[in-house]
Amino acid sequence: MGKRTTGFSGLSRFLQAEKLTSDLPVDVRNGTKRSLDSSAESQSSKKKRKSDGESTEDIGTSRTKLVQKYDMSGSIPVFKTMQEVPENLKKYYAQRERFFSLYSTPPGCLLDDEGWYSVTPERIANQIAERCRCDTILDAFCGVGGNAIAFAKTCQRVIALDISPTRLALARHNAQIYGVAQHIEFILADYISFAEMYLSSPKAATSRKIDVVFLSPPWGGPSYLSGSGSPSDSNSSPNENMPAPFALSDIQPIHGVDLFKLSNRITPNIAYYLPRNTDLDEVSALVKNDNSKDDIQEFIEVEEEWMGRKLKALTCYFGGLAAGQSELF
Ligand code: MGP
Repeated sequence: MGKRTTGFSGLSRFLQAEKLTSDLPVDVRNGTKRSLDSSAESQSSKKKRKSDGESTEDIGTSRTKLVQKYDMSGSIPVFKTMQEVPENLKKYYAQRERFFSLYSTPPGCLLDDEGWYSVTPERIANQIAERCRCDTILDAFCGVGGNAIAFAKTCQRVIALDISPTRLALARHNAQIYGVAQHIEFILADYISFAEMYLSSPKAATSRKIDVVFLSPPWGGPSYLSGSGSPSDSNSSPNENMPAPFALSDIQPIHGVDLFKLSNRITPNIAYYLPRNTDLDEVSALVKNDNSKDDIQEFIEVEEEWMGRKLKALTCYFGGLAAGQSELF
């Protein structure tokens, strides 16, 4: 596999899940930078894969004819020039082609306000999708579809949920532009109810097994960088360049810990997209290892998502998604 030159790098470190008996919950196992290719390669041995016959490029370039009824053009304002963009969205609009490289491809990608500030930039979405290769992935909060589009290139089946009918429609519109809408099952649903229903139906759990859950929930709006009033007791030294820590209690629609626990009942393989200022002690505590048992110590892989010199977010990989833990998949 050739080396990619994306101007974006993934920096991974490993958290040892909090041991019940340990007072040192965070164990940096590997703080070195590694190329995107190495992570993709490490995943290539994973059992559940999309067949190699259908490469990323195959899908991305083989556009299907747009289904007119799913074309949402005209349903929300589309900005033609920076002057038309409201002040609070200008910095996002300036990044539009980072969010969707096909932003301007007719009929043009569409984002509502929440979509503008929470969509995952395409290169990051592609990197996460590479790491999440599997048969069936559930994108629990698909928003305007940035991640679901990327998953459609690496997973056999993508179930994309959103509670907003508008955003779900925009996600399908955008997926059409990428020619992948037919690979995604768009479901208008609240993830919490969906998960509870799925878990209470043994038939669903066996006939529609979900291999990976991707969580990119609302972080409480663009002000997430101002941190939380009540972060967990953190021993990490404050870094002048880092904003105040973000606490998982600020995740919506439920506490980020409960969101993880609920998802963990569906599958151990979870990718959790979190703010760059997330309190990592809290992340570490999500998986408890009991030292009294001889069980494998589970690690959480934290991938820093950089674009150029800018750290955009963290993706935390759990279970078989964390490098070196494919046996948990
Ligand atoms: P940002 O910090 O608001 O933007 O979000 P940016 O351009 O880095 O602004 P700056 O002022 O810090 O330079 C960075 C990234 O975080 C976005 O591109 C989104 O992918 C993600 N993101 C931001 N928010 C507010 C959310 C959110 O509420 N939920 C999710 N899932 N992702 C978000």
